[in-house]
Amino acid sequence: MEQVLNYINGTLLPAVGGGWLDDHAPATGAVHAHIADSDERDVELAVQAATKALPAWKALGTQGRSDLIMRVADLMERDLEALAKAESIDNGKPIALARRMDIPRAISNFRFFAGAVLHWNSDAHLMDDVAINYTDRQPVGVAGCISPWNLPLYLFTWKIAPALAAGCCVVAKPSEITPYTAFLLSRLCIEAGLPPGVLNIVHGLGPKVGAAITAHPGVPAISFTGGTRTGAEIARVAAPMFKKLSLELGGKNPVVIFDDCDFEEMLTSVLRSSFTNQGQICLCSSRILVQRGIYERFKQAFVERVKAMRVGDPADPTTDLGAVVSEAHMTKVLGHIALAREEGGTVLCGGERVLLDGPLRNGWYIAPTVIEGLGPECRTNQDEIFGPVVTLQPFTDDAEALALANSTSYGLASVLWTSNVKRAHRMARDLHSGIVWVNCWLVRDLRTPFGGMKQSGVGREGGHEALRFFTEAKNVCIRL
Ligand code: TXE
Repeated sequence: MEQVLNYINGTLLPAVGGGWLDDHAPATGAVHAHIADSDERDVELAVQAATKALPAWKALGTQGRSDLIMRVADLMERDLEALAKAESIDNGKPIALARRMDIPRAISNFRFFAGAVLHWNSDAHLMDDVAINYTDRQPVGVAGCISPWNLPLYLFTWKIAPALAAGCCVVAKPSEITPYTAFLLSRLCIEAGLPPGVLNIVHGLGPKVGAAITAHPGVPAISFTGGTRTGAEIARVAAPMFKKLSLELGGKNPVVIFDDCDFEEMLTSVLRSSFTNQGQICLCSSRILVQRGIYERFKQAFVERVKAMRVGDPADPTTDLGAVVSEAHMTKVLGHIALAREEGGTVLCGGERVLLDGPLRNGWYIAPTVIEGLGPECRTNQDEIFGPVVTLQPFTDDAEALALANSTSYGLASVLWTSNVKRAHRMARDLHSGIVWVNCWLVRDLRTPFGGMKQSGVGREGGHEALRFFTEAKNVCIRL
């Protein structure tokens, strides 16, 4: 069986403690690899290697670092198909999605930040005849990057690429549920000639490996994407150590549909924003708010289209929804559907596990589910479900739409569908969310600030925001 090894100081290694964890394929439920079950000893080795590598990595300069990061991206592109297959097996997502989105985006993350750092400039503040101030930005040091299972290589690289480009060395931990493509990346880094210790990847459980990275005094910055509860635990440990923190957490995103929208375009997009990756994207819209004038028309058309979606083998390129990521996650999502029924919701379609045949009979599949009849306060419309489950709620006017949209403790991404430009601007301004898409979804420009408000997180990633996070600003004031 394949072994997912740590990548520490340029070498692939088992965990110091010698233990292994199982890596499951959600499509079948079977174990397809064993993962190094690391702990604080492995993290210690990784931090030591990263600290040692730091001076030479900084001294290589922006162009030198950029060239090496580009080389890794080129190798990822060469191996795109193998990476896409691995991601689909490890995560359960449709192969077509991994080919079209996950792996191309992981490659873009490397290329984008390798380019961005070459075009970055610092500020100067001139004080007439008194002095010149300029902002010097040095890498923060060893950066800790902890990523989740929903977009494994995509989000892993979204963190490590800016950190490396900014001149940091990295100790990174992918999710123990989907570690495989990060392991393949470590092999490519060796092939690309990335100097030992510049990137270290430690596999294993969050409370062991993630917690050890968070608590390590030699890691002054932590970039984390994952659940809100884990984010709170990381903040609790890191804040008294005055670490820099970037936390990208959960969401309960609204899509607000006004009756003046382009109906067909909206319908196709809302299907995607509801069920892409089985609804396991922090940007997926899980609360669909529809103006009363088109509520019944939308409901009928939407449910019809959802019923036609194919839940099936992730390896089949025609599959719309693959498996959800784990048995525990499937149980959690099904529990939320049961709760929605208890709360008085009506399940318009889906609502149950899908049992497939043959080798897929033990896989973790859930039918895309649409629920109506629940108000904004119930748990179904408050808790992040993070699966193929959406609710419908009607509204009358802009004020009610806004109140419903802002009625959760999260604030990550909102979508507006309207042809009224003034309304779009007004709503975009007043929505409590870090990202607003108008008449589109998941259109991503990597230069834009990315992140959420309220319980969706702290800080912004993307473009210069990420480069700023991984550097310390120092004002240098020179008397004239
Ligand atoms: O995520 P965790 P889980 C949401 C979603 C999901 C819920 C829980 O609602 O159902 O979170 O998912 C590492 N110190 N999102 O429990 O545990 C862990 O090993 C440091 C939203 O699977 O937060 C993994 O690498 N690290 C989300 C990473 O944290 C720790 C994506 C994320 O896993 C740790 C995923 C600790 N004490 C889930 N404990 C999004 N925002 O996109 C765990 N980890």
